[in-house]
Amino acid sequence: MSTELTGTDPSTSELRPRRRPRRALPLVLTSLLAAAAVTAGVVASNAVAPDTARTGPLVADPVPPAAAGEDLGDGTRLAQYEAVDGYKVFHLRAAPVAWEVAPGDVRQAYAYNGVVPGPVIRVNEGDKVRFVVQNDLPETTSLHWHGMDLPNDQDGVPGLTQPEVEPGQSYTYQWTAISTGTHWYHSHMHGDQEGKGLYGSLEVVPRLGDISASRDYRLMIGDGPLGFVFNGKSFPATAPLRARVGERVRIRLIGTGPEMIHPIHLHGGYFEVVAQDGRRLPFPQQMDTVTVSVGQTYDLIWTPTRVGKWMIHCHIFSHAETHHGMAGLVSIFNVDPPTVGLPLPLPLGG
Ligand SMILES: [Cu+2]
Repeated sequence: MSTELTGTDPSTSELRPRRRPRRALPLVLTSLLAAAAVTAGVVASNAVAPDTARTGPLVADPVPPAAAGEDLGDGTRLAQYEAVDGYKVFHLRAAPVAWEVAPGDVRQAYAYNGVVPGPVIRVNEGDKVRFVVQNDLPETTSLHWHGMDLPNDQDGVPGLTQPEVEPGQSYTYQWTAISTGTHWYHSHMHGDQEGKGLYGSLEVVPRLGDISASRDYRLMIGDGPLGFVFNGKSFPATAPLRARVGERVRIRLIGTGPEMIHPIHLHGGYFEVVAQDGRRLPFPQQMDTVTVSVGQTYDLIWTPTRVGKWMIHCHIFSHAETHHGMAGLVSIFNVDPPTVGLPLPLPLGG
């Protein structure tokens, strides 16, 4: 895959034509993807061409796990990268996809690498990173790195800091990861591209140590053409979250909008808000509901004290319920007993 970048001047970003068709993947990679798809019993057909995606009935495309990255247990996947000349190089392909937000509810989405949200980008503070963005949408695009301290010409604003990336073209961004904490990336084009699914979590691990946690989940909140979705899914399709009594569970809330605010409420006690927009709070605040606006991120730490099924949901009922029951912005924590004795006398029942 590194041959994609041969000849790229690492000191600049450049708009350049797509060099070769998508099918010219190295044989080994192609074989691996095919093998993974067969193993999972699915067909590796997430690469929907823009023209075919707009014709015929929408049918959700199974995503080959190996292509989408490691499952992080919350409905998101960890982006894969390759090390090239001291850079962590990520490939993000924007393309239409038929996306099932809930059983039987298949919608026309735009996705990076076939998944909504796009793969989770997680790097270390100080890493030099490069992103090769391939535009296989039927329209222009760009990619903005929300919350990042980076050179102006890498900011991803079309018409201001770069030209629009035309269909069929790729564009390379690169910068050094300075801004630590929970951030996100998203399309900065045509307004509705973000709502259709072109966003992902962007997490920079501090050099001097991260927020300590037993579990690390993220919930990206969407309210656009895909409906009310946590990580691209509407309840009951949202990924069930697991935890144990006594664990420190990190929950990264990210408001992707593109239109609304959402008071996110957790059943089963309170959480601590330990960071906002990637910045550690000097005085973490204990709450049971935090309102997440478009563009904001919050890091919560929750220590479950009782086993059971505990909801986390938007408290605006039209975002989380219908007359037929719960829907939209709802996820369930399945809290199991602790595996070892706890150092604190936590209430376990009654
Ligand atoms: Cu809401």
